Amino acid sequence: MHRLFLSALLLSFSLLVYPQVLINEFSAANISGMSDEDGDYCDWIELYNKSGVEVNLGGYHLSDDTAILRKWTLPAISLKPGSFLLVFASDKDRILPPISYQTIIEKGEEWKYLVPASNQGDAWKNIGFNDSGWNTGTSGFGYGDNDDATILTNIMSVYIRKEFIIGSLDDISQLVLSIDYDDGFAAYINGHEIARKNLGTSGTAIAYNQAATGREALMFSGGFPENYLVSVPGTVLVEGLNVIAIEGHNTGTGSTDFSLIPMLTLGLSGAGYLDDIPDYIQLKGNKLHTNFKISSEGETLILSNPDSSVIDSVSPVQMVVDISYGHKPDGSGNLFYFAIPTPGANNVNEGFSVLPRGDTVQFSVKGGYYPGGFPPQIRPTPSFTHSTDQNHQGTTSSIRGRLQSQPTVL
Ligand SMILES: [Ca+2]
Ligand SMILES: [Ca+2]
Ligand SMILES: [Ca+2]
Repeated sequence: MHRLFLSALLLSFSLLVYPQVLINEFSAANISGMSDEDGDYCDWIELYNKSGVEVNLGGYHLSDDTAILRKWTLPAISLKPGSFLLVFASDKDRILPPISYQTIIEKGEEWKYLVPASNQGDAWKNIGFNDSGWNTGTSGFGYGDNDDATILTNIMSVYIRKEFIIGSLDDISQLVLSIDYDDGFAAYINGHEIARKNLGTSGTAIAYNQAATGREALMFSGGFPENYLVSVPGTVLVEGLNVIAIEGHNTGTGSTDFSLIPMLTLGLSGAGYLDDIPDYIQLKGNKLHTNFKISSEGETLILSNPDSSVIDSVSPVQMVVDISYGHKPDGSGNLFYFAIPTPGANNVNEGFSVLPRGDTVQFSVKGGYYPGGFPPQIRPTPSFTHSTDQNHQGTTSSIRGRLQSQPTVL
């Protein structure tokens, strides 16, 4: 009985001391650091998987109230070993995927293409079609407007196709075709029509020489491509080899221009979180947002698992603007202030053990989300010193120490 109790005690102790996922860094007064998908500067919490196994965070909770552990519940997101998940503490309460985008086909990539002289049937839209007789060229395709890498003068239409690999469908929650075109197009993935514009009715056959209704391309004049979303990617994508096929059509061979510039982007629901898309595609993931903000005057942050067992907590510390507080090295027992925060990335910047009290008293506005912007006149300039006689492990409710002029270099 005694041994059983001891084992249980050791188990709970080990869970507390060695959580798989922990609050690795947070900012309670972010006013000019990293903005969210709305362009707002809100507080943020960085979670980190320090274990060697993937952890699904579905049903985990974040809270700033020890009496309400289930204040905000994380969606089913898999956090790979050694990876981060960033959650904005904004009071906006958002959990909808995708939380990040990755472009897998950019502008200027190589495609196979054919300028058809007769109807080609549907085989070219599918995997397994032999396109060895087609030409190879980089996008865009067409003439006029100086936006074409592969010049095809006075064409009525062009068919293009490109194969790509999808290793796993697990984290893919959206598929986005971004396309700039003049004048019309229809796009297919593995034979499924995913988008069509200015070219008859969706799902109906399109003759090789069918005229499109007029439309001007936009990217060459500083505009952006249109985005077409497939919200259930599993209906068109398969794991392994896939093919995207697009037909672009002109209003007529006498038209002054033709453009076809397609890009393909995946919306992801899992972590790593950071968008990887070129500037010319305008997409922003639906970042995760809690239903609470963090007070810069100090507030306990709690991470609990689906059983409502606390697996990590950070005791209140006072914060000033645009600094963060967290573990260095990542996931270790050492807690520091960071003058240069690293939301969503390793805590490798210089850490400081003490926040000078002079700064905290200047800062009298509660940390959080300021849609209208933070009043700049009361913004203090953070400066850092350290204490050699105290070992701060995040357990003190305020920070005091003997101030010295030299920062701790870690
Ligand atoms: Ca045209
Ligand atoms: Ca063009
Ligand atoms: Ca970090």
